[in-house]
Amino acid sequence: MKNDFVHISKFLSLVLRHKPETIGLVLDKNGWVSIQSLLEAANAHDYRISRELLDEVVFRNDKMRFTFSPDGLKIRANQGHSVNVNLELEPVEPPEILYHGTIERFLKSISESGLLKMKRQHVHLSATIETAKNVGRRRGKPVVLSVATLRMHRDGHQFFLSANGVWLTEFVAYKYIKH
Ligand code: HQG
Repeated sequence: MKNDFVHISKFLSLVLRHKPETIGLVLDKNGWVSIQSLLEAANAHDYRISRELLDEVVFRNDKMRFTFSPDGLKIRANQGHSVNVNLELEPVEPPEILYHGTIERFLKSISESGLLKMKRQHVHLSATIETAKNVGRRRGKPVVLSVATLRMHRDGHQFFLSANGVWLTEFVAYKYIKH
């Protein structure tokens, strides 16, 4: 049985962002799933998660990746989905500059095609250089790109801010990127 925090957080990311079907779950169109069915499905698949443990993982999560619904009955991931869900985020004006953490090896392709959302629903941008460094570091030596987000916004591109502070947009053309 796997029941430590990091394991459970990774498991929740998998089922609430990418592959709910691995434990027989179905997310609704806004990405929510009932807490009861999540716990039942998890426990049937080798993850011993009590309601108390789930609360701890959600409230003490380093990036606040998950949220309970206002009625306390459902849970969803705040961002990072590859499955098609509508998070019902309102477009907002971004700051002048946001940052994207990546690695050297991707730069040539980024310079040719811009920042693509790849498998996820959005391109992810960070509010600080430090956060972007940490995002890049997941893959190797981090490289931080600055994105002229206010200029993009003025040119008609939409931005969304997830419940846990990650900036999201559809695509970033290379002309807005400074390395
Ligand atoms: C790269 C984590 C080649 C892009 C983080 C990135 C984040 C290109 C990778 C969240 C490219 C996609 C998302 C192009 C983009 N050519 N490579 N044209 N355009 N890329 O994981 O931003 O811990 O889907 O630079 O904190 O790394 O999971 O996106 O390296 O917020 O909660 O393609 O995941 O959050 O990788 O990370 P990802 P990301 P969690």
